[in-house]
Amino acid sequence: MANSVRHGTPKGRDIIIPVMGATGAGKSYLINTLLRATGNKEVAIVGRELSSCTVDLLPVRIKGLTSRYDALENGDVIIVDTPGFDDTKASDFEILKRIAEWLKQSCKGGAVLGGVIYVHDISQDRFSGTARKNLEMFNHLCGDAALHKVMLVTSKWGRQGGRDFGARERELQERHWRSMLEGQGKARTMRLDSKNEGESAVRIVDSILRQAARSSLLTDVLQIQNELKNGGCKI
Ligand SMILES: Nc1nc2c(ncn2[C@@H]2O[C@H](COP(=O)(O)OP(=O)(O)OP(=O)(O)O)[C@@H](O)[C@H]2O)c(=O)[nH]1
Ligand SMILES: [Mg+2]
Repeated sequence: MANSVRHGTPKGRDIIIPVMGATGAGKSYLINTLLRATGNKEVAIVGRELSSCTVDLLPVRIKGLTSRYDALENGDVIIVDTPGFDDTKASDFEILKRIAEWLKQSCKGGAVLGGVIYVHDISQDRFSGTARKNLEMFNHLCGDAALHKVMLVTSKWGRQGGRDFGARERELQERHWRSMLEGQGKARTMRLDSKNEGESAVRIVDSILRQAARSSLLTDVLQIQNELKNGGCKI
């Protein structure tokens, strides 16, 4: 793992995309899916169902995804696996702080924050108190100013069986995620499609990159970076 971290250390013009969400939501799985689809080796450690798995930040470099976007100057994507909220090994605020501090260091070197992926497990029967707390924390981390960088991704569509995940998705969009999806700047949402996972993972990242290339989003900072007086990501 240490090698991959070194390998993923951001430098000038790299586009950073942290992947966040509750423990077990499928963050590491999504990253491995993306790595496979882009011809890379899988390096994220996927957990078993009931125990939290990722305990450290794992930045992974993926080449070749930005070539369609001149504004991104052919920087590499650095996708960052993070420990899940509600992790047993570190408090949630510690995780946020670690992410913010890591971002600060990376951005000092010239890398920019391309967007943030928040993974939500659609197979969860309820939008639990924990799910709400996690979302609130994530929301707080991003702040309204950076909402347009947020991609809410639903995972585990392959587990639908006889259940109606489409109805759950609507409920998320119309109720729990409503203020984020309709707010100023607007977050977006996509599925990690179980029928074609690899292509779907690439599409999710491409959608973030397209948005980042379209505007001068790259100067934004996450709310928590302001709060920690960290300076933020500038270009
Ligand atoms: N079928 C299916 N299984 C998934 C999907 N995403 C994750 N899983 C499974 O869910 C479990 C947890 O996935 P992880 O990727 O380790 O979850 P995580 O969000 O990285 O969890 P932490 O590292 O603990 O924060 C594993 O058994 C995965 O195989 C998905 O989209 N579809
Ligand atoms: Mg993980």
